[in-house]
Amino acid sequence: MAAIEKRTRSEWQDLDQQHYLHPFTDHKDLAKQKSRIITRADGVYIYDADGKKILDGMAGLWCVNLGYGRDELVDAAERQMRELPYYNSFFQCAHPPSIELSKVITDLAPDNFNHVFYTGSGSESNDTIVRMVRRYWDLLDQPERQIIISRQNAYHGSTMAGASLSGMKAMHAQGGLPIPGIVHIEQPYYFGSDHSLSEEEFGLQTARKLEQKIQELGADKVAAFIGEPIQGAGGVIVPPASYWPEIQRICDEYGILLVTDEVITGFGRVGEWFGADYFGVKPDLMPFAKGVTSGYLPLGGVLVGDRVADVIIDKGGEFFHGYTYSGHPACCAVAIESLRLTKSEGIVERVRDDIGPYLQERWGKLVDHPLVGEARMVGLMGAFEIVANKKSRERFAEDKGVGTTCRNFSVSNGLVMRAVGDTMIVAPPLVLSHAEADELVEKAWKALDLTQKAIK
Ligand code: PXG
Repeated sequence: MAAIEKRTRSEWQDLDQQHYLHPFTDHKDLAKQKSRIITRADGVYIYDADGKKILDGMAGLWCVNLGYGRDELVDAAERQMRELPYYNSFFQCAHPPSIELSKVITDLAPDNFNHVFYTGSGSESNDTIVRMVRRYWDLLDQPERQIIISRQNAYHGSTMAGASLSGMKAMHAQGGLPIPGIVHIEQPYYFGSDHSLSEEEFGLQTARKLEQKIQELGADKVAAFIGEPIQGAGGVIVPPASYWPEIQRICDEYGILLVTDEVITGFGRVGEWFGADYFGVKPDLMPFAKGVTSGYLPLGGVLVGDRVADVIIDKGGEFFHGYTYSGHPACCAVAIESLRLTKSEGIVERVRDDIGPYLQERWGKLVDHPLVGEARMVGLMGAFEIVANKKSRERFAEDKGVGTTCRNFSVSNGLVMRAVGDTMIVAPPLVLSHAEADELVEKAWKALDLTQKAIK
């Protein structure tokens, strides 16, 4: 019966080192310390091969919204796998799970969204964005509208298009990216600015970088703007309230498509169904993934607004794009169940009105720690900034690796927290209890205390 052998922790570590190339990993470095082998999980906790219990402050990778050990999701997958484990949606075929999920998701999305295109991940969703945006302008006889404007320090995935849309220099340096037709403007990161402007003015000024870029390139060359409502992997960067309305104005004025990447912010993370709802913007396209299945099976997609869908459908002609696993039946069945549970358990309202405010208040108090320059959180995605000087917001030297030190203390004390440089981030499962929220903040504080001692 058991397809996976029983092995000791060190046997797993040795085999891991011999055969497994991990994502985003320096293997020379990993070889020195070996992997932490995670063997099981329940609720908001993961357990390693030594039986150590760790609060998963990152919900896997921003995805296990409903927590671990949900039998309903397992049963949904099992039922669908027995009935129809796979079939494609090419060649005039479809199946109930993908059709049903399309209805469920478009019912949750803003009114102008009535169609879904499926992928297997967030990266693929953003590849679809590039293809679909260009297809749209082609169909409107404006094929010269090719350029997509994104932002520095954005994260939109790791495929050729995903990494190109991402604004991460280290990724671009490996392999000649970005691909042609993708440009980046400044991110709305107020904490990282010189604070010569008020937060509101800074929000307007960074949004207007979009307008300047459109004018520089020529409006007739620009196809779309893409942004995460709140930047996740870049360090939970929450834009000033003035930012998104100004972006919306500019997109409307120049007629360019607005894409909000909802891979992290979709399905309840920010206390609304989508990040666009939180900021009150009206995008034309919304890539999603992660939380749609609570991470139990891989699924992504693009919510396609009527402006784009009408053109693609009415103008006709084949869109030469799609994936073997577009609308995978088992993944769609799990997504349907995951969204049903999210609704029936009032998860989105809970994040907005209960656990969100509860954790935000306690998380905010981390700013009282001598190492913390700012602590922020929207819904259940938060960050704090480690600084050498609280007043001037001066950072520690990069080679000191203070964020990594803090991360290591945190994990060894039983809390998964991620370091983006010296910005520490969390995004726990949305089912987090009050007691677990208290534990999360206590452990973050302890990690800071230990870091402070270690860097003296
Ligand atoms: N868009 C956004 C906004 C994301 O956060 C992707 C697209 C790509 O999704 P896939 O499913 O292809 O990974 C992401 C993914 C991190 C981390 O370290 C974040 C992501 C992925 C891996 C690591 O914070 N986000």
